[in-house]
Amino acid sequence: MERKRRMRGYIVVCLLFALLMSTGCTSAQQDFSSEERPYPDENMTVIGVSQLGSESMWRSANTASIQQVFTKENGYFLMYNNARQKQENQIKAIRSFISQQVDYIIFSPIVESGWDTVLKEAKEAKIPVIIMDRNVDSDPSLYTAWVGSDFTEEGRNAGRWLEEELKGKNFSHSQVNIVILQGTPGSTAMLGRTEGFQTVADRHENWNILACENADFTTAKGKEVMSKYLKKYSDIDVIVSQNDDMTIGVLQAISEAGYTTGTGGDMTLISFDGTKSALEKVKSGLINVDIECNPLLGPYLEEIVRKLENGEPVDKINYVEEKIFTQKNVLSVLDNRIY
Ligand code: GZL
Repeated sequence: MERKRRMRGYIVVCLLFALLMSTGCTSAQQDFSSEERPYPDENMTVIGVSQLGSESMWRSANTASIQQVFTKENGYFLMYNNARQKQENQIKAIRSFISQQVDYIIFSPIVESGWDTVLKEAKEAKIPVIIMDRNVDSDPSLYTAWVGSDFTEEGRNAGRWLEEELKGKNFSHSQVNIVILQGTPGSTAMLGRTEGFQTVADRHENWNILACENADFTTAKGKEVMSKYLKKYSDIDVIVSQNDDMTIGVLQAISEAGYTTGTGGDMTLISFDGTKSALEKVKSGLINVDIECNPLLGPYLEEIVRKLENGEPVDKINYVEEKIFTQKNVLSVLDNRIY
């Protein structure tokens, strides 16, 4: 690692400025004044991070948690790239990190497939890759570790909550009409949440999934798809929205159509992520349940890097802690919620 660091100084200076000039959305996280050197000290650990975008409140909290741990004070030089929802930008950024010989590459893959080649390039360059949040369908030998959520369990949690909710509403026999708004096609979060919920739904022949369409994890698309559902179906009982940003769009569409959601509403509303603004709506009763998806992966990632730096073994798969929020327990977390 020392040899690499010695060599890296010159390479980084040239490539860093080339990269900053070329994409405009990559930043060397260290804002250095004129008297500081524009590249990492030999004793700094250089981390190249490719973030998939900034599409949601969840994503912003995830990015912040990374920038708060990989700091100069903690001995890191962070090179951060925002791929703006494009896989090709992530692959470009990873290749740039490889050519700059960073010490570690961390990225959240926007979709699961299409990573084999660039992961093989990183492996050949002997740069450990840590995957966060979503995952890849590449062979696990091509990356060192993954840290994130059990998305399938999140989907099952949503289904199990609905089972209990319907028992209480005496729905056990009459038909339950459900619409689903999915996140980015091919993303681990979308695939897992869909599969997990379906596993539970398959246990109930009276659960009728009317529609399951992509709303891309954004508020605008969520409103557009929910408006379409409302025009097409007059008897929706349950809405499953695979993230809070889409849920905000869902609420806008439903309100404009003159309906209500949540406890005592016309429709039951299930959301995912557990962001503060959505938990406020759980507290007020607009959202029935919010399945948490923990974005604060920074500390978990920094612990993995620290272990690798010390030559310690790390687990390949690392799940983060998550909860389920309803009006019964949301007050216990709302005041301290940082995202
Ligand atoms: C989940 C993450 C998803 C969130 C969305 O880990 O990948 O992407 O649920 C975000 O809010 O856009």
